[in-house]
Amino acid sequence: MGDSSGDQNPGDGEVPRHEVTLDAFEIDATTVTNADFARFVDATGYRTEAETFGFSAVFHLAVAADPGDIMGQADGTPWWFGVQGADWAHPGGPLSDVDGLADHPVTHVSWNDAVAYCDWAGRRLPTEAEWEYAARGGVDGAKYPWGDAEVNDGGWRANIWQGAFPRENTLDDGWLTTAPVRTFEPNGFGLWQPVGNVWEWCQDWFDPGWYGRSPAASPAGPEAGAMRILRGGSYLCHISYCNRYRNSARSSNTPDSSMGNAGFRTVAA
Ligand SMILES: [Ca+2]
Ligand SMILES: [Ca+2]
Ligand SMILES: [Cu+2]
Repeated sequence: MGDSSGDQNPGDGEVPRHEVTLDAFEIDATTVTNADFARFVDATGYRTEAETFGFSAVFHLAVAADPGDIMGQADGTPWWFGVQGADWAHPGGPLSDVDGLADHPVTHVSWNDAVAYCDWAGRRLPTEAEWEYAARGGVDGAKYPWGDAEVNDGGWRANIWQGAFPRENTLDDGWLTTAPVRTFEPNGFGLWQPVGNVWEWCQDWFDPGWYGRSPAASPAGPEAGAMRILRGGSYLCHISYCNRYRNSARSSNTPDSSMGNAGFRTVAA
């Protein structure tokens, strides 16, 4: 585990590189889709945290809401708007829906929502060690799930941002926001889009110093924390400001946060 290409971001804790052993596990080939999540909601009546709080974070070019529902921009990341009525079934806000997006990743789900889905499905979230092992697809020590070729070598291999972020997206890879979960090519283990498309919640708490003291056998993260791990980057990643569409890249957010570029995949419990 860890950064082997020197691309780590200070503060993310991608180093030191270290060897990890894991028990065998079975992980989803794709992130959970809107169709999957609709089955969960239909069966249980579950309300996501975005619905309970009444808003979620939407990328500015994806907003589909009346001006009165737009709450304002996030400090330091002005391309994010808090939008009232944005939730998994209304990813741009009240004037949007998921018609035609059944095979796209569910978004606007918090870590707590993801765990609720897993509990219903008899699954669990991957640990970040499991996620990284699976993302690597059997290619040891590489930057990306396909190896070290650049992300646009021979055509785009992941859904990230092209153009001048955050205003202009040339859509060179075909997608402004989410792409269907089976887009591009799967990695050597059959995982689709571990990098790019949507960030993926993992089980662990985040601690940037964790790799310096984590156990070698089946690490499951620190005992406590404030933020949960997210892995893999999203359709908003761009080399100019966020190169986290890499196997070893780490991010985090509070367990009740939701946004239009994060989802999850599950592991057999
Ligand atoms: Ca894209
Ligand atoms: Ca992903
Ligand atoms: Cu990014």
